[in-house]
Amino acid sequence: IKRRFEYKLSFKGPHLVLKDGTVPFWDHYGSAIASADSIRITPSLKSKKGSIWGKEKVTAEDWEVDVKFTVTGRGRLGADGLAVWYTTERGIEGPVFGSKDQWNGLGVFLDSFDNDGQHNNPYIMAMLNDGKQTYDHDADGSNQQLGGCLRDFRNKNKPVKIKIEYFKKVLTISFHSGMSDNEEDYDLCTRIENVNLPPNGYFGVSAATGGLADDHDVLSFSTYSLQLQTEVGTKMEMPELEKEKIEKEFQEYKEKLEKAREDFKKENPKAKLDLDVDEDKIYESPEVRSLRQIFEGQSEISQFIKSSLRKLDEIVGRQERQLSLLTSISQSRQQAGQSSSPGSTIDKKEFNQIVDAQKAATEGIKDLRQVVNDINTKFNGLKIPDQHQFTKELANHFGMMLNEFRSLSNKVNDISSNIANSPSISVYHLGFFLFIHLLTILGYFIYKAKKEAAAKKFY
Ligand SMILES: [Ca+2]
Ligand SMILES: [Ca+2]
Repeated sequence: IKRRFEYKLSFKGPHLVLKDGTVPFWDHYGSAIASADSIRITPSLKSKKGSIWGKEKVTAEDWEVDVKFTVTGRGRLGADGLAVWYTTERGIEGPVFGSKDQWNGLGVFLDSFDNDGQHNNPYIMAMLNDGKQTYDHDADGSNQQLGGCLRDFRNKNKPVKIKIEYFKKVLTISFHSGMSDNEEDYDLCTRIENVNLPPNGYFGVSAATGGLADDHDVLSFSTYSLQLQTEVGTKMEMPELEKEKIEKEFQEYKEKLEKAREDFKKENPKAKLDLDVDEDKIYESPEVRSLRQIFEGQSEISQFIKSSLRKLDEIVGRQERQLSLLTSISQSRQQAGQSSSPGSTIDKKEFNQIVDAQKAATEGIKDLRQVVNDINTKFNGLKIPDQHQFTKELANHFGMMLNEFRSLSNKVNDISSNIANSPSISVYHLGFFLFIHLLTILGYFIYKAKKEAAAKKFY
């Protein structure tokens, strides 16, 4: 299984919060307060409700979330508990651990208080709702749960963790008691098959207190999209539309070839005997094979572009975070009435933050540069069979494109060596996108040219 960290669906310290109190890509509601290394969903005061919700929809079909949290209170008993959500709506306060009842999607409850007096709390349970059921608070939802387990998650020396995995319709919930130093020391809480969650939900965490009260703190929320390794190849292929188009053209061409072959046979009945002996070799094979090779080359290029774009997306996101950090720092400095010249006083912590941001930006550039280099290698390795098949005009066009690409490539290298002085890499992005565009056009162009050449050869 391939796990990919989804930074837009995650948060974690030590720089969890921006200067203005917001958490990048997340919104918090009610009593929730974000600090640098955790989010206090509720304080240990009576009748509080709070929550934090991701802004982005979850696009992955299969995913895993790891939530690190603490529930602490002075009493032997605490209330109410914490809930981790995957639902189609977000940010609505309500009676179910601080969030809306009759939700559509999944709720995983860390239920501290034993409402039904069965001596079975603290309890962890999963409940699915289609938007119509009302949570049976008085019975701790015991008749509504998909599955669950008895685990004491309150007042531990170290933070505890819950892992929720949704993979191929199987929901698995595991618990880390915080007793072990091994980060992966989870034990299975419950596993449920054939769970159908609605697509494109939001992640959220909510909590509530009642007559009794605990501090409910979330230290981190890490989301990973999951993919079977064998699926990665097929899923990375070119967009469906483009694929269909090329496949259709391929079919059309094949049919045309068939027809031409039949015509040729009719017009040259004498040649018939010879042709039947080796007809595949003479007609179909070379053209169809080379066409297929180009077709495969296309999908290879497309795969590469897609993975590059994903990489770029990651870097842009990281850059966004760093930029908002820098902005908030410079704003707070201006508010404090200090001169904004670089030589002015700036406290050590802020200075370190800037340095960190710069480091991250530089790392990003390095990654991106590697990607460009990889594409370059790939591009050079791309075989363009039988150069002479290109007409002079086509060859010129091709050479022009190649030059453009080279100058772009140089520009990219120049910028990346200067980047240490500037936190913005937008020029770089522009160049990169231009390059990708060029490569796509070129790939298709080669395919066309080859096709024409093949057709010419036949007639
Ligand atoms: Ca309860
Ligand atoms: Ca109970």
